[in-house]
Amino acid sequence: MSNILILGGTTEASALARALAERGADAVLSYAGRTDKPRAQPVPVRIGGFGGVAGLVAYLRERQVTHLVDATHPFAAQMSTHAVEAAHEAGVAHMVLSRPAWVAGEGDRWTRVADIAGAVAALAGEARRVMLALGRMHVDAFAAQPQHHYLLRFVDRPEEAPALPDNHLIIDRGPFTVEGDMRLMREHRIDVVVAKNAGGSGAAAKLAAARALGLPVIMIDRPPAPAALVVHEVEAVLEWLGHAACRGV
Ligand code: 3Y8
Ligand code: NAP
Repeated sequence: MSNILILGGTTEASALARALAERGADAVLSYAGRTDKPRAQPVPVRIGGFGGVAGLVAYLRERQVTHLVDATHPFAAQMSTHAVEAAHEAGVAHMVLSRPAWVAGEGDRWTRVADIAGAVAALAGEARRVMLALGRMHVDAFAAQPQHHYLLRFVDRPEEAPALPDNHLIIDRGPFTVEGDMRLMREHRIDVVVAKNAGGSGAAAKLAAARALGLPVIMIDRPPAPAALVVHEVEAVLEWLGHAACRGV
């Protein structure tokens, strides 16, 4: 009988949890515990780090997990690396459910950069009005470019104010809408958007909004991902589980 651990935190992870719950599968969805009230799930949830690779190996063994599905975010590189190592060590079947990277299309004005530092460097120069749609974790890096007005969007209200002298903080969680993001960009007279190449639909609204308003986007490429079996559809995971379960993996 399959016993599935989903590393969650994304739209795709929630879709997989729904599909597995509908099939009465034994699955647990895991959150890191980064937000105050993570979305409720139709399968049991665990919250918090595992304690590195060793902690995850212990969890996989204690819970007799048969399949580990890494459905975390493309920028959750450390979790994904730990998952590959722990699954190998514990002899547990492993797969990544992710979403293809966004690709610039007609009308997009993207400047691609390799990482957060690249985005900070790309903001050198005269004062602008920047929508920093990266969440909370990397905001401090942009204090190196204090000349700008920053529009920030966090999931939860932080204890202390962001370390940027001129900022406006919005508390909201995605998925967002194109209309909503266009209104936000107009209201705050945004002239450049900074985004992570998250892929998927939940964060894509800001790109369509920027395109519609003719705004440039500084697009941060994903960090390198560990070698693994990767699919982009929930159906492919269900098939993999079905086959593997039949083989009694
Ligand atoms: C804790 C779980 C679902 C999943 C929904 C997706 C879509 C909405 C859009 C913008 C970009 C950003 C951020 C974002 C989106 C989905 C998805 C996605 C981007 C929740 C969630 C958790 C997190 C963690 C949070 C990070 C932050 C990143 C905000 C839940 C809501 C910017 C990524 O305060 C913090 O520490 C927040 C940290 C990691 C990145 C950062 O550096 O701040 N996500 N987001 C997960 C956990 O504890 O394991 O609360 O329900 C999930 C979602 N956020 O089931 O519907 O699938 O990607 N999340 C980015 O893409 O750039 C917002 O504002 O335009
Ligand atoms: P990360 O930097 O790759 O991981 C840092 C540590 O957080 C991991 O080593 C692990 O701690 C713990 N962790 C991460 N994801 C976990 C999960 N799903 N369950 C249990 N522990 C987890 O991860 P991150 O970028 O901070 O992302 C954290 C969570 O937010 C993930 O669920 C991810 O899917 C979600 N998320 C992230 C982003 C983003 O932009 N990074 C965007 C949307 C959603 P231990 O070493 O103690 O095991």
